[in-house]
Amino acid sequence: MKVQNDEVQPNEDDVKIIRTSSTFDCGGRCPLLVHVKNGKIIRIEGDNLVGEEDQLRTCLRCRAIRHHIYSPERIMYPMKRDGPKGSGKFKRVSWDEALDEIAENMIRIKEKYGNEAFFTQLSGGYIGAFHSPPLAMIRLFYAFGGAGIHYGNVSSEGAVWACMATYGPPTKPGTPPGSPFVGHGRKDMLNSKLIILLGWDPARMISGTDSIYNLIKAHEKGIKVISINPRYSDTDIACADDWIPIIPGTDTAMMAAWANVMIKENLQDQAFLDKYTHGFDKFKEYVMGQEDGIEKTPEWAEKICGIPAEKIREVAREYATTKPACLMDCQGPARSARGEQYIRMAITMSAMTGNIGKSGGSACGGLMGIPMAHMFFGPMVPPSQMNLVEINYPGKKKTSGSVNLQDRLITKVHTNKMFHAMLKGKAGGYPFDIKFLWAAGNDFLNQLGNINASIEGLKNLEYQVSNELFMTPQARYADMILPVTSIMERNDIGRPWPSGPYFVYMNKAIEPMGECKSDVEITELIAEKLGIENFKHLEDERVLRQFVRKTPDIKKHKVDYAKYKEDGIWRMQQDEPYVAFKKQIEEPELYPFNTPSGKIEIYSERVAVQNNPDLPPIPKYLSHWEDRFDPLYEQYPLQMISPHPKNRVHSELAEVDWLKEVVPQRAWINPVDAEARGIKMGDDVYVWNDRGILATEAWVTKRIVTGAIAIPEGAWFTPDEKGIDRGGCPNTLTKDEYSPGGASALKTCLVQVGKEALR
Ligand SMILES: Nc1nc2c(c(=O)[nH]1)N[C@H]1C(S)=C(S)[C@@H](COP(=O)(O)OP(=O)(O)OC[C@H]3O[C@@H](n4cnc5c(=O)[nH]c(N)nc54)[C@H](O)[C@@H]3O)O[C@H]1N2
Ligand SMILES: Nc1nc2c(c(=O)[nH]1)N[C@H]1C(S)=C(S)[C@@H](COP(=O)(O)OP(=O)(O)OC[C@H]3O[C@@H](n4cnc5c(=O)[nH]c(N)nc54)[C@H](O)[C@@H]3O)O[C@H]1N2
Ligand SMILES: [Mo]
Repeated sequence: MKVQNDEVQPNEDDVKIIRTSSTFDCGGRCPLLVHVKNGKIIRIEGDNLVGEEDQLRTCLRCRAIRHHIYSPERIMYPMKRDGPKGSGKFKRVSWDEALDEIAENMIRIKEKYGNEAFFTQLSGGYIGAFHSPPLAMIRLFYAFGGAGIHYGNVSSEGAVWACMATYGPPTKPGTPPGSPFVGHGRKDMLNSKLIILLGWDPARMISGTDSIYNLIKAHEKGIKVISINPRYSDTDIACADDWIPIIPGTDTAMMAAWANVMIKENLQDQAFLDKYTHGFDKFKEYVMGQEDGIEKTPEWAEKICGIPAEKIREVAREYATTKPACLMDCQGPARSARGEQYIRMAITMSAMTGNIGKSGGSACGGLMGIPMAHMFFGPMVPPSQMNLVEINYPGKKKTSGSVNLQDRLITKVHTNKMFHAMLKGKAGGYPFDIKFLWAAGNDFLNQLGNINASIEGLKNLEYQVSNELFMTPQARYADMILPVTSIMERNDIGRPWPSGPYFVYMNKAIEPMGECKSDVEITELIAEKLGIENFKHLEDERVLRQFVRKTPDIKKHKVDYAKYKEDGIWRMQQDEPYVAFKKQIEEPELYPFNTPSGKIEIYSERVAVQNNPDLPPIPKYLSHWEDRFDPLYEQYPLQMISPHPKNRVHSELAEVDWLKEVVPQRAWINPVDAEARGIKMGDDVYVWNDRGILATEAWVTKRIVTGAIAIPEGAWFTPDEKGIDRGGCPNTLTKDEYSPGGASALKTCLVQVGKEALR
C-alpha cells in the first residue's frame, strides 16, 4: 500500500496510511503505520519497512494504542471542579471560562504571595521536540516571573549520582549534565561471551526498542545469560540460562563478595585497575576486612543476600575469567534507599574485570543511554537563569554537591518530597509555601511515594490545574482540568531515550478530538490572558524544521526534511555499535575521565568531603531503613518491589481493555509466604503498612523469592470509603523518601499481606 502523509488522499478505499510512532515514557519508539479512514483511525500496524535486520518490533502497548486514543474515558472539554477535592466531580466549562479563572487565580496568588507560591511538576510523560509538557510549563513560568521546581530525576537519580561520582559528568558538548552516557549500542551484546542481568528485564521494560531483540539474538548465538533478580522475569524466561534469586536491596553485599573472591584468587584485572582507576586499594581494604574488621566473604554475603556462598564464588570466578563479559545493571534497583551504592559497586565490578570501554563488555552505570542522535531542544528551553524564584530565593545555600556532586544552589524540593513540601511549606524547612500547582505530563500523586500523605499536600493548595487526557488520580484533585491532544492529533519528532540511534517523525493522523489543545497552545493562550508580553508563538513546522537543521547528528548526515517526514523515521547508520568510554580506554592520555583524578573513581574525594557515613567514598553494602534488619521487619515481614508494568507505561494505558486482558494487576507472592497466610492462587488479598492499605489479587508463584512481593507500579489509586485502595497501587504503601544520593526510594518498602485487612 502506498504510504502518504498529505492532507488530501486520493488513496485506494479512502484509507490513508500515516507513519508515526509512540512517545510514551517507556523510552521505546515503535514505528507505527496508522490506517485512517474518514478521519478516524481504523487500524494500527507495526512498521515492517525497516528491514529484516535490526528490527524495531512494535510492542503490545502500541498495538493497542487505538483503544487509548478513542477511550470513552478521554477528557474532551475543560472541566471545572464541582465537588470536594478528590471527589472526581467536575462540570464542563468553555475554554474562555477556564482560562479566565486560571489567569485570575494566578494573578491573585502572585500579588498575595509572590512567584515562589507557584510550583510545577516535571516528568517524562511525553517528551517530543515540539510538544513537551515540562518544557511548555517552564517556558510559561519563567516568563511569568518564576516558579518552584523539584530536583532529583525520579527514574534514575541514584544512578546519575553514582555515574557522576565514578565517571564524572559527560563531556560531549550540549549534553545535559544529568545524563551521563554509559550505554552500549544494544547490538554490542552479540560481541560478549557472558551476559549478567542484574535486574535488567527488557522484555517487560523497554530500555530501547532494540534491547530485547538483541538480547534474544545473543542468547540464540549461544552466549550464556545469567540473571540475578528477586523475580524470574519475562526476560529470564526467554533468555536466561541461570536464574539466581536475590533478596531485594542486597546486590552490593553479593558484589563485595565477588570482589573478595577475585582478590583472594588473584582474578582481578590488576593492569586495568592500575591504569584506569583511582582508589582501588581503599576498596580492597573494605573487602578484605582491614577497614572494619569484617571480611566480605561469600559466607558473609550469603547471610545478607540469600545466595549460597558457593554460588557467589562460582559466578565471581566465571565473571572474572570470561572475557569480554557484560554486567547489565539498571535503574530499578537503584531507585531505593541506598540505590547509588548498587550502581557504584556494579561499575567497580566492571573495572575489576577490565570490561569498561571494551566491545562486548559494559560500563554499568544503570542508565544505558548512548550519545548518538540525541535531542536538541533549542528554542523550547529558556535559559535556566531565567527562573527568578531560584535566583531570588533568600535562603539559598551552596552545597558541595549533594545533588549530582556539582556545586549548585539548592533552592528546590526533592521530587519524592514535593507533596510533603506542599503540606508543610517553609515551616517544614522547605524553600517556599506552595499555593498554586500546574501539573502537566505526569501523574505524580499516583507515581510518587506515600499517596495518602501526598493527598493532604494537594488539599492544602489554593489552586491546581492539570493538563490531562484522562481523569487520573492526580487530576481528580485539580480545580481545573484542561483537555490535551494525544500523540495522534499533532506533529512532532521524538527519539527513544535509552538507545537508538534513530529519530521518529510523528505525523499527525487525526484532527484534535473534542476541544483538546496541546500544552504549547494552552501556555500561549494563558500567557495572553496574563498579559505576558513577547511570549513568542511557536509554530510546530518551523520548530521541527529547525530541530532537523540544528540537531548535530541529523545535520551531519544532511537529512532531507521532507523525506524524513514521509518515512516517519531516520536511523543513524553505525559501522559498529557504540561502546561507552572507548576513547578513554584506548587513548587515556588524550581522553582522561572527567573526574578530579582523570580516572574511574572507585574512591571519590568529592564524596569523602561530604563526610556522610551513608554516602561513603567507596562503594559499600549498607543496611538501611525498611530492610530485613530493620526492627519494623517483625511487624511488616515482606519487602515490596514494584516493577514497571508490562501492559502499561506507568499509569498510562491503564484504561485499555485489551491491555488489561494481558495481565491483571496482582501481587506476586511465593508459595511459602502464601501458605503461611492461608493464601491461594487468585485470592483477594490486602497489603498494608503504616502508610496505607491496598486490595489486590494474589498470584502465588515460585517466580519470586520468599520474603518479598511484587506489585507493578502504575495501577490507579482508587480508595473506597474506608480508604482501602481498590486499584492496587503500590505507592499507597511506599515512602516519600530519598536516598543520600537523591534516588526516589520507591523500591524500598516493608509490608504485610493477608486475606483479612488487619490494619
Ligand atoms: N513497559 C514499560 N516499560 C518501561 C516503563 C513502563 O512503565 N512500562 N517505564 C520506563 C521508565 S520511565 C524507566 S525509568 C525504565 C525503568 O527501568 P528499570 O528501572 O530497569 O525497571 P524496573 O521495573 O524498575 O526494574 C526493576 C527490575 O529489577 C528487579 N529488582 C528489583 N529489586 C532488585 C534488587 O534489589 N536487585 C536486583 N538484582 N534486581 C531487582 C525487578 O524484579 C525488575 O526486574 O523502564 C522504562 N520502560
Ligand atoms: N512504586 C514505584 N513508583 C514509581 C516507579 C517505581 O519503580 N516504583 N518508577 C518511577 C519512574 S521511573 C517514573 S519515570 C515515574 C513516572 O511518573 P509519571 O510521569 O507521573 O507517570 P505517567 O503515568 O507516565 O504519567 C504521565 C501522564 O501524562 C499524561 N500525558 C501524556 N501525554 C501528555 C501530553 O502531551 N500532555 C500532557 N499535559 N499530559 C500528557 C498521561 O495521561 C499521564 O497521566 O514513576 C515513578 N514511580
Ligand atoms: Mo522512569
